[in-house]
Amino acid sequence: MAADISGVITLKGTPPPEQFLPLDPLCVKLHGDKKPATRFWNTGKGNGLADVFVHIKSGLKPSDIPAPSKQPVVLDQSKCEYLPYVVGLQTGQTLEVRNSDPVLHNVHPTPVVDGNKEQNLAQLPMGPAVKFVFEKPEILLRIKCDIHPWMFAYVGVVEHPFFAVTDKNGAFTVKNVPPGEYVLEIFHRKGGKQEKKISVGADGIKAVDFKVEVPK
Ligand SMILES: [Cu+2]
Repeated sequence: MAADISGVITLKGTPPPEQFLPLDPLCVKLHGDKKPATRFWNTGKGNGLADVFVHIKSGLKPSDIPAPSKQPVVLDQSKCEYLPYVVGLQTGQTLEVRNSDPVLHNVHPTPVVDGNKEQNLAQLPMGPAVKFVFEKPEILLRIKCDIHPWMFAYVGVVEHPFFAVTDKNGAFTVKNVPPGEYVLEIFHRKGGKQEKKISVGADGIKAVDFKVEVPK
């Protein structure tokens, strides 16, 4: 049986209003009547908080950690926004950035951890995917677009595959975790980090819930 860690992260408090993105005319056209906004505090059912990066911070033995998956983690550029906004990635795993837009983008990871490489790659409209690999853990590593100053995505890079990002209702599942004692950490860009000690048995552990407060 898979030992999964699952829970729900909810938001406490009222976040400041989101701001409309200052789109240029080409990107406005892709949106029609819709006016996209920042995604600082995305909440869903029951005030569940989306886009929280969840990972095992400590407790894993080296023998518990498999080689990075050959499957890339995919980020798309759609209507001049990165989708998803937050993803997780194992060190050594490929991050594949696609361009589904009929416009030029410029993909620019801006890591701050030594050993992770800053790169800056122009990407033609609907052009081939560009690929990145990061060697060091970094939470969260920022990706920006140099052509569209409102475009950002964030990548939680860790040394193992035991991570998740909360869905639109704040739910997460970290899959196939070896039984053991761990510290589980959550990180939200605006709401900061928290951790919990957990004990994962052969059946996993459920209801590892957190509340993130809007900073005062
Ligand atoms: Cu762009």
